[in-house]
Amino acid sequence: MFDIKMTKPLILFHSEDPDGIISHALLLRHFTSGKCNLLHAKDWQYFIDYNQQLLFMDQLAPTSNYKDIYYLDLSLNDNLIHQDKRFSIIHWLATYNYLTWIDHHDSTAKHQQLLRQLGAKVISGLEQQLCSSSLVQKEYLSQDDYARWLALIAQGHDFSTFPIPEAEKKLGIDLQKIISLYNLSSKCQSQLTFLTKILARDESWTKKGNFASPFAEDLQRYQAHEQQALSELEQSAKTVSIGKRKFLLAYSDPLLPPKDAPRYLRSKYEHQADGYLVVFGAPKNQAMFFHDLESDFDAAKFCAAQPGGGGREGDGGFRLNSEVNSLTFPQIKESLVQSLKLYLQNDKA
Ligand SMILES: [Mn+2]
Repeated sequence: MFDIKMTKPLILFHSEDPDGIISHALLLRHFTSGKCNLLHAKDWQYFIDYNQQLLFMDQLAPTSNYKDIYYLDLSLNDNLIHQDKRFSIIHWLATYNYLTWIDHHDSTAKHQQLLRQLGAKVISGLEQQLCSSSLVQKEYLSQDDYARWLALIAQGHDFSTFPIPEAEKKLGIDLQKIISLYNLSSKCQSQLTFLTKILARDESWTKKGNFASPFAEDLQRYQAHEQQALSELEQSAKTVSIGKRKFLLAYSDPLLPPKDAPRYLRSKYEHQADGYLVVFGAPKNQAMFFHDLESDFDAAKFCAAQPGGGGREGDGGFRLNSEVNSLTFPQIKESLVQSLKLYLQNDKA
């Protein structure tokens, strides 16, 4: 059994979606052989959303030496790399620690050569279209049926075209809603910690294909506000034409999960725009930009050029540097339109 006191790994992972949470739960399962209780995982996990990533790594880099560090479902963005090694966060992390990076985003794949040169282990799933949870399961828990089933839920949620049974699909959608609710709470860290430990152990969190208590009650709390948030999203959605391109820009309550809001607009306004850009209110202060399935516009490429941005398969997200709410939205929308104009001029995208 893994001795946590002797070698305490630091796990950093994407805290906003099922793939981030499940990949973490699976790594916990691996380290604790499924006997994941509250004492075991204390102090060796950190939940990271894309807004915190740079800040956290910046603080961690110079203070850490020879730690076992795992990155899960987080893309290695350009701003973590600097030509001058003295200023490169990734150089610090990979050189002075045992770094393992498990992810399937474009920019991680792009930098995997560099990471390996610096001594890090990289498990990238971009080409095989595997989500981070599937990568963890195949690497560490290949003979584990529960782990395979749990990873399937993440795989089906991350890749909307991946065929999975309806029951697992629903669990993924509901899990995303619970995670989204927790991300807005002041008790986010402890709520997500509790959730991942329960997921790591066994299937006792389900009851006849649904979430069991106490998660069922949390799901109900989410659902009580969902309709209001969706109608606000629809009311704010406006089309903007730039050159030959058309985009739909909308404001979303931070309650709605990051991928769900642009997916909702994309299916509702099918083929009426090239891309669907959704700006999420505080504390998220982030944007998600998805391309229309019939358009050749690559929204991920635009996102990668923005602060804290990245994506895969034509869809992406990025960070906004100011407080977003329904009052500041018109102004933010205007500056995003300007960025898009500039981008389209320079890139002929
Ligand atoms: Mn993922």
